[in-house]
Amino acid sequence: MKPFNVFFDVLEGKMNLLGNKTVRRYNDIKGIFCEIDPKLEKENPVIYEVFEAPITEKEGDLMFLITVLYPGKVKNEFFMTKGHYHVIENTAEIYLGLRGNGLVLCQTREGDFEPIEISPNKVVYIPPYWAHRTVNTSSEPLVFFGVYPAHAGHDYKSVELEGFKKRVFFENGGIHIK
Ligand code: PAN
Ligand code: ZN
Repeated sequence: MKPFNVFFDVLEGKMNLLGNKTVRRYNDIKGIFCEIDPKLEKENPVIYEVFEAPITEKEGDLMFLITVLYPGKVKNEFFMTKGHYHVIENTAEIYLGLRGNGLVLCQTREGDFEPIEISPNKVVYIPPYWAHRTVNTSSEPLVFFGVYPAHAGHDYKSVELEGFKKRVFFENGGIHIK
């Protein structure tokens, strides 16, 4: 592989050079929210998109990406990503907020839980062994850059089975983590 650069359109949340693109719609992920919303089932909106750089999953490489997590709620629970551990658990990740505000919910298998704020110019460090899920608590797209060891892999199954300790709701005009 040769050195290269890419351009991010932060407002649009797009990269001009693309490897994998993942689009998650409501019906693909509705089971992660605590309630079902029949209106969203019918409309099936895009909840988030991930644009990855064209990099293979080889040890030694770094994968980087942009996630665009749209604003919205399922009843009163904010839109969020599925969340995962890395398959190679001893791999960290860095997120850099570019647009919008939200929380990165971080959790270990031992039960530690930390909600970390993400917003423009804020870097979130996710250490090895911490599962991570992002929640958009703002009214605009939450756009962030991410970078992690390319061979890390994604374990969604554990999160499906265990869930996250806490969820994020809009209640009485405020953001509640509970
Ligand atoms: C991110 C996430 C991305 C989407 O690239 O994969 O934000 O979240 P889910 O993968 O949980 O659906 C990352 O953490 N990669 O390792
Ligand atoms: Zn990750």
